[in-house]
Amino acid sequence: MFEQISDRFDDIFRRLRGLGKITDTNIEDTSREIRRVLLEADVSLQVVRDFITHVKEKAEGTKVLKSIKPGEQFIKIIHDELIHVLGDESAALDLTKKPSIILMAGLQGSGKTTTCAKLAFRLKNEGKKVLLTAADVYRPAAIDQLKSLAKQIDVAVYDEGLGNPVSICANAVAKGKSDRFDVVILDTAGRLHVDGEMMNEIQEISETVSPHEILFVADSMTGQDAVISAKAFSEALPLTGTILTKLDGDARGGAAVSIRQVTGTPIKFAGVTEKMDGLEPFNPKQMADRIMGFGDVLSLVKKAEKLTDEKTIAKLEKKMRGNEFNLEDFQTQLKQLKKMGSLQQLIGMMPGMNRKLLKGMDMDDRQLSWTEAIINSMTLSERRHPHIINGSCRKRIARGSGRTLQEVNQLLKQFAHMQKMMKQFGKMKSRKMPMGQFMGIS
Ligand SMILES: Nc1nc2c(ncn2[C@@H]2O[C@H](COP(=O)(O)OP(=O)(O)O)[C@@H](O)[C@H]2O)c(=O)[nH]1
Ligand SMILES: [Mg+2]
Repeated sequence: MFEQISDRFDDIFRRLRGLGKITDTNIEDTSREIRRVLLEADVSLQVVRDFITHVKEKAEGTKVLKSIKPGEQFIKIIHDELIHVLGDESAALDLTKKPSIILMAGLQGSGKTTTCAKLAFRLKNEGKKVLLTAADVYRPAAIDQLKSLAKQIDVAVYDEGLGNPVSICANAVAKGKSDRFDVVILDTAGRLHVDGEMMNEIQEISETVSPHEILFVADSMTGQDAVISAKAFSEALPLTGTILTKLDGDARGGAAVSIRQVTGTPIKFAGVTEKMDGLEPFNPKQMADRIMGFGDVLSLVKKAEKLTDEKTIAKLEKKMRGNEFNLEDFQTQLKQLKKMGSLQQLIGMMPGMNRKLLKGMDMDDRQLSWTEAIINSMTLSERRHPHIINGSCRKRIARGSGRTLQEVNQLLKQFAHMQKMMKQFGKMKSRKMPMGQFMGIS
């Protein structure tokens, strides 16, 4: 996600970090670069202009700062502005009415039907009784698609086949009331481009059922197109928010950065996979971190916490602080890592990890397996006291694990480096260490 834009930000930040003092020239140069990066990522021109103006204004103030590192301060200004553009705080759905009516709007293929089902699944898991409504009557396949997704997640569907979408929605809402549903979600038709007839129809639906939430579904991979249609939809309908889909694709970031400003309403959710559990509440800070390549500690820690026994973490932490961490512990950690998913993906979430460097490293999951194989071929005392592993031990381990001597040496070297890093972490007493930060793969 956002590889291109975060690589570019990375370059800008590296230069800024080196600065001992911020001058007018620095501000001008950096502003110009940011402008170029944002435009290349397909951010709308107006948003780019405002962004640069705000960043420049605030950066002026850093010229006089002497105590703090001015480069870091400048980076913080850019970061804060990006969070601001993305909406500052997370925004929840208004689900106070019974039933709460949610209308989905957006172009064809943007992900409306999938998102309706994903949202239904989320709300169902929160204990709500949800009714999905098939109001895309122009393609019979659309109704089947919604029904089949609803079946997967075991949620009720209201449909009348190919009827009139306005009355289908009104009837679904009536059923929602009489059968005491908590939420009624209306899946509507889209067109390939903004089109008057489609807008009239969805306006009519909106006026007839007065939804509590009108969500614009935007395909984040379409960049400027998503921004243009966002504007059209926000002018035609009283939108209450946006859902950005397909953030797992190679989105350049433009839609994500522009849409909040263009629609004037918050981004409420993000679609991150095609699957039914692939819808996450949108978090501006987390998104800014991803775009700027700061890594996503929050997701990483959450992922680690989900799969790691708290006691194991506490035990490992204690060992690391006491500098007693050995290869046996490393083995435990590798097993946890493997459970968490692809190594590349995990490393990408770690802060301070330079993507370009990573590409060269080619850390893949196979490497994880052979690392484990090597450790498995060691004796218990070798694992606990790696320093006793001499030349002949290394040869034996290589033979036993079916790896080369060179690989065994490489692992031991990597481990020694990791121990050194942990020693440094151990000195930072009060700081709580999240699981991911000491994987030692730096
Ligand atoms: N990878 C990915 N695919 C998505 C996401 N949301 C929707 N899709 C896919 O996008 C395509 C169009 O989605 P659909 O819900 O039919 O769009 P609609 O025409 O607006 O109803 C389908 O193939 C979906 O599986 C997402 O968040 N990530
Ligand atoms: Mg659809």
